[in-house]
Amino acid sequence: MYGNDFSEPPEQPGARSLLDQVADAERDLELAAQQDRPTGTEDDYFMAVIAADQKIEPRDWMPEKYRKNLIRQIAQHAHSEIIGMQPEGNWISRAPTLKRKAILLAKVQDEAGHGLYLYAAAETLGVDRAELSDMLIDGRQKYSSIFNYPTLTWADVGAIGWLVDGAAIVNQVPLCRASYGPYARAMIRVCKEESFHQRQGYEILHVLSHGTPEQKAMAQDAVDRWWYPSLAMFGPPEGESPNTAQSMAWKVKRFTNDELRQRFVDMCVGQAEILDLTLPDPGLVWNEAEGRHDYTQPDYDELFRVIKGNGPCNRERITHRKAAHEGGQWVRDAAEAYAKKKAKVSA
Ligand code: BYC
Repeated sequence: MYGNDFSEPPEQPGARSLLDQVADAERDLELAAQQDRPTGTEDDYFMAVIAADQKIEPRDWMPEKYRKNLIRQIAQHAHSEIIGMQPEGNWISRAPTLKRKAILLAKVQDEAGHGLYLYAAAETLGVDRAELSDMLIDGRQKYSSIFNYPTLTWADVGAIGWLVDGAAIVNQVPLCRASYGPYARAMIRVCKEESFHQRQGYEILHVLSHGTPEQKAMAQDAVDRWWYPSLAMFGPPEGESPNTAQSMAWKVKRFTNDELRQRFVDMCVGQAEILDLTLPDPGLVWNEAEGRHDYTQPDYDELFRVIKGNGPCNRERITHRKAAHEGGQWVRDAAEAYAKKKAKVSA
């Protein structure tokens, strides 16, 4: 078994692999598009579309708060993809073989593509991408806490693939059913690619954990450092997650942060056994009565510190992003000049 070939915990009847769930969401999305649309006044129509599990599309009327909530979440998601290129990019020039280097390059490029799908989805809500980039750089919008941790060894590239991309898929598979059409469609594509990313990380760790004692120790050290930050990626726990209730009522989010975190823990246990690596939590035990694992929660004070800008690499990430943005100004200028010239010629 490999990476996300694992389905939901086997004790759940009818468990489907994560990729099967993406395929189910894609099929349901196509079926919903063939159904008659509800009728009614603006508010009735909006709620009826959501109740019928159809999709709200860019030209549909939507409450202002729904629009704002989506811009907030999709922009944060897009920024995470773009900032997420940095920790892995750190290893492109030091990948151990040419093959590893080519795979990593492709993966990091994929993340840029995910950012583009997501910025494009956000733009359908009437916000300008340039404005979103400014908001990332000046700290008005967030990006995932996870990318503020350093990648110290090659094994960290494996741990990011297995744990960070693994957490990302568990979070994003339900978003394939988000009520906003452009976001749901972007997520279907992202999840398919992300599943490959998770496999490559899992494979890196598998090779290391079955290599020399030094390689195995390096893999274990990476898992020890990335486990709790990966659990924290799912966001604050129930009671400290102000956006969840409304987001679930609008069917943007389908599960709470805690439900998805639990799903991730249950999925990783079997995978860690095959890797022959230990998850760094002495409190991690199977709870027969509940049909799930008990586990130690991540340090949420640390999560909030990192979100507020005080993680190990926050400043470095934003400084780098700002420099890349400024350095790319000539490309944007050239693209704009070319588009203008082309428009003149065809007019
Ligand atoms: N980091 O009410 P809550 C990837 C914020 S990219 C930072 O629970 P919500 C990859 C939250 O925004 C993966 N901030 O919020 C890329 C909110 O603040 P505001 C990125 C966090 O939205 C490259 C406040 O805390 N995935 O995988 O209901 C290479 C309260 O939280 C975090 C996504 O973005 C955090 N971890 O739930 C490799 C998925 N957690 O906005 C891999 C899409 C919470 O009210 N997003 N906050 O000021 C989501 O699913 C949801 O937005 C979240 C949070 C589950 C993250």
